[in-house]
Amino acid sequence: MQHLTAKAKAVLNSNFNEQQGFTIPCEGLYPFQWHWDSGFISIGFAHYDMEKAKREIKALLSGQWENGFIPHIIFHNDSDTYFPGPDYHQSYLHPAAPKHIKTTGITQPPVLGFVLLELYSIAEDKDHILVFIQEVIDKVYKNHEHFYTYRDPNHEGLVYIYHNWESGTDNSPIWDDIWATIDPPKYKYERKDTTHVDAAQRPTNREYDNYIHLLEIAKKYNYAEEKVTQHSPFLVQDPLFNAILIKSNESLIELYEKLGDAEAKIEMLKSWQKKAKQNFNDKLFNSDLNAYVHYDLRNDRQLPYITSSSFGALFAGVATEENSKKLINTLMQNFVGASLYLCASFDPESDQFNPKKYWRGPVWINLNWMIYKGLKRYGYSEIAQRIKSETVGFIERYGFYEYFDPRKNIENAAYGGNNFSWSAALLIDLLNEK
Ligand code: 9WN
Repeated sequence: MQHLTAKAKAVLNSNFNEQQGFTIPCEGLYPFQWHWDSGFISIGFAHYDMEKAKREIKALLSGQWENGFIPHIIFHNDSDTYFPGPDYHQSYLHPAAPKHIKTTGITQPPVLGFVLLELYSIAEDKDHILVFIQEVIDKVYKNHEHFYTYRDPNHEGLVYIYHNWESGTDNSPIWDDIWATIDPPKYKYERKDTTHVDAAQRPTNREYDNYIHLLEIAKKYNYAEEKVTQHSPFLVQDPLFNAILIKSNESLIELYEKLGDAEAKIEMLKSWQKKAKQNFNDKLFNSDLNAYVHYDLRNDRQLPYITSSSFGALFAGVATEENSKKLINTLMQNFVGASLYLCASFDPESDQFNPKKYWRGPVWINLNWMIYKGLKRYGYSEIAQRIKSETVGFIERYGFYEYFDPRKNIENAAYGGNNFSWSAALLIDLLNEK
């Protein structure tokens, strides 16, 4: 296993941009700094190079907007291997966007809170890492404040996303129900992703029209959050996004308690948590499916599908005892029962399950890592060990790919980009658990 850790470090080191202090997710396919990727990457670095772990977070925060918003991509560099790139997004349209650097105007799951706590747990020199945490923690708090101010119009403690790219699970069949409510123009653009990866493993062109359409709407309103709330056809309360926010709230509380002198912030975080936990269970649990699902706020309906995002509730500790038992049964029946490796990104029992295509079925290492932690948290150690060893197994057999086919005994089960950073980073964490 030491050999595998060494290979993982080599992947991370070669994707690290020494001059600008951030790591690309994957050469060619993703040539900039991505938000939730960087969080996971930083956890990997923390095991062997804390300076890089800190630089990664600082580089991400250098793209934070004045109002607390943290974008999904920070364009520290130029590259013409990705669409849509820096010139398309035009973050300058919003007055709070930084002047010194280009970013996108959409976000990604807010991992930074729990990442800071992971860094604290991994660090040998606790005092030293606390100095760094003190330096950045208020920026992360401000980011959460931004969510509850602008992304929770009904004051439910549940925030919405307005773009599928904000979910991180880009072409999940979940979004098909939203796409059915809109009919975007056929835009003219040149996709780059399908020059790096087999098109059969990526979203379709029509799906890309939807993605661009949502960005066009946001740009039309200069990324003003209030306008997006009024006009975007895509307003979804995503169970993974919210679980990550809740987990990060919890981590910020723990860290502020260690740092001291932050009572007002701790109180605010606790009040967000209280409302969020209540409504997460009341609104997002689907009792027919026995799983947490997405809620389409624009059309006021649950989107009744089981995805790997459904299990984020375990990671966040937000599932009630009763719901957690039902959720585990669902995992055992639909995912384990289908004789697949864990954990398919979409319900294997559904007709829309596609084991080869991106977020419509393949296994992703970051989701497996969160589900592993969640299963342990709720005391399901046997199934937790299984997901851990299957995760390591994928990488051992095929290398550090972006996603994997959950079916057993198929010849080539590795898809997407190779030498993918978070696959390497989280493998390091799994193999060097404290
Ligand atoms: C859009 C970088 C990102 C991940 C996402 C993954 C993919 C981008 C794309 O790559 O999304 O953000 O162009 O497909 O879906 O989770 O953060 O690795």
